[in-house]
Amino acid sequence: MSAIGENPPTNKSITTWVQEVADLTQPDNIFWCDGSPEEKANLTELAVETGVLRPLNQDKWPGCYYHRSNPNDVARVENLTFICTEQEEDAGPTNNWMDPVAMRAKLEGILKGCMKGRTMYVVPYLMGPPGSPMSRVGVEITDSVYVVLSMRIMARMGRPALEHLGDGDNFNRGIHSMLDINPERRYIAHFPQENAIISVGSNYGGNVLLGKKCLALRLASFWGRKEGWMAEHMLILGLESPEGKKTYVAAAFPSACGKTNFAMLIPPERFKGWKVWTVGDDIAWMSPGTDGRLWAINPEAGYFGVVPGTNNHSNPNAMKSLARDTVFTNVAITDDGDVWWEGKDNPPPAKLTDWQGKPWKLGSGTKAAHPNSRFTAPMENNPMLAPEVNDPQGVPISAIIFGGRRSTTIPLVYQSFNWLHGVYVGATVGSETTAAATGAVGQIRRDPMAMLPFCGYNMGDYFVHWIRMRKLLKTPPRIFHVNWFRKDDEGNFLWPGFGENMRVLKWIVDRCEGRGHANETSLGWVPGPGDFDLEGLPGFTEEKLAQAQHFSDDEWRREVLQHDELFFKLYGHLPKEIIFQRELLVARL
Ligand code: SAT
Ligand code: MN
Repeated sequence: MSAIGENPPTNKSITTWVQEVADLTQPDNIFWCDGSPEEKANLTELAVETGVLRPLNQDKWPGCYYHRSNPNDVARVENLTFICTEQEEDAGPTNNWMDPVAMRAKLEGILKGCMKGRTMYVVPYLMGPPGSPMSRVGVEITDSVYVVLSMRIMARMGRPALEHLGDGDNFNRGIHSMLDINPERRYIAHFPQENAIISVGSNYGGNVLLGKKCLALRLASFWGRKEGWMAEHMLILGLESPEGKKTYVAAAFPSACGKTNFAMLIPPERFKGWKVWTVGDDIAWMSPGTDGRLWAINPEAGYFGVVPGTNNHSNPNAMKSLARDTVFTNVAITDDGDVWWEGKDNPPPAKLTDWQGKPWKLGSGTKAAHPNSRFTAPMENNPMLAPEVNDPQGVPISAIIFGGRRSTTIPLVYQSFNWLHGVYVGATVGSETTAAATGAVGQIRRDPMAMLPFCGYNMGDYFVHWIRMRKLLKTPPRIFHVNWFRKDDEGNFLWPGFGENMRVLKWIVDRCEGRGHANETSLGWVPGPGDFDLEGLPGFTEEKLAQAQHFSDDEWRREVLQHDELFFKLYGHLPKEIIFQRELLVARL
């Protein structure tokens, strides 16, 4: 196959649309990306020449580059993200809405001539394994070479996409322009009815890697509702027993709450012979199989992970994943091309250049790396990448786990009584906000199924869809809730977390396989004394576990009142099943 750097693909729908966008944006050149290694080398060289990327020390960090973003552009912007359905009600009260015709007119005004003096890159990409009936094609037009090189890591770019599409017209039309990275002219607009996305004024991953949150969550959730499947903000992992049996679970936590760490967990010594395989760390597309189980694929091909806090204790597999061919964004660097971030294994060198390019010294009181600094790494680097990640039919899911960042109230783990109760548990997930989105950090917000910023339609209708999915499944996954972040009165974490989360995972898998014992409580099924393997966890007694598992009816009555805040907002679209579940919970309390 010849390089298509100069050659457009044969698909007429793509070339016609690209010409239309070129007429509007007026780039100097059009570059057709093919995803080849030569193209990567050429574009990387160009990015270095133009100062977009800086090579890191290639002895320490082979194939790795450093990117610094505009300080005004370091996270997703939920207030500037729009779902442009014809009816406002279809976007619902938790999304920003604008009329699609009005939004298109506004953005076309902004896009007019915006690529003058720039190259327009055309990036065909495939979300999902080649040959999977669940995979989808997108084409992203962008004027950012950083976006091209990142998309190349995060999605299957070029040929696999064009082959999957063939002569067809069923691809997402995505347009991205950095403009002048001005928050005043920043919009992330989704057009579900036209299968289109327009993103302007930003160059930050979650806003501009259009295959990720925009297509694989917001638009895909919209399609899933119509077509009877689910697009969820979930990691997928496979737990393999010493006998070689694999059980797959999917887990939803809000951004920057440890999905990547959990997906790459390494079992502690006590669990010799057990292995955790990573299928995905952020997004799951799940569809009922002919066997009545729920089957999941990871639509992505790379990891866009939070860097601070990543080290050889918290996540050794992430450290190996980012050791080569990785783009680091907004971490701190040394003069000799090394990188550093808060929570790296080693203490900081005496002198650093911080994420804003300013000199930084220990004790300066500021963070050297931005709290939302990221690594963009190919999934092939992960030593525990599940080979099934390329299986067109995906993996069967036995458990769904919800979780949030909660310092009080919520026990370490409990299991819902059934699917419907599990939907309530997911719908009422609360979490303390993080740096992954702009805005205040550390406030509890309701984040249903960790999808609040990513559901592409009315959240009430989304709950209805979850409830309906039960009817499409003969063997639905069991549903659990976990909280790794609970603290004692002194502010210390009650649970050691990280690799030790294996103990919780093991209990969850035992429950799915009909082995694990549990006690009934008003919240759901919980492990009783002795149900939980605590061996090899010095200092962690049954009493400590009881403390981590404790919940008080008083705190929970307050918690239920907070659930109501979300329910009031969704009133009119809230399914009665959710109200009934609330009443049952109140009755149990
Ligand atoms: O920046 S992303 O939206 O891609 C990551 C996240 O916030 O989950
Ligand atoms: Mn995410």
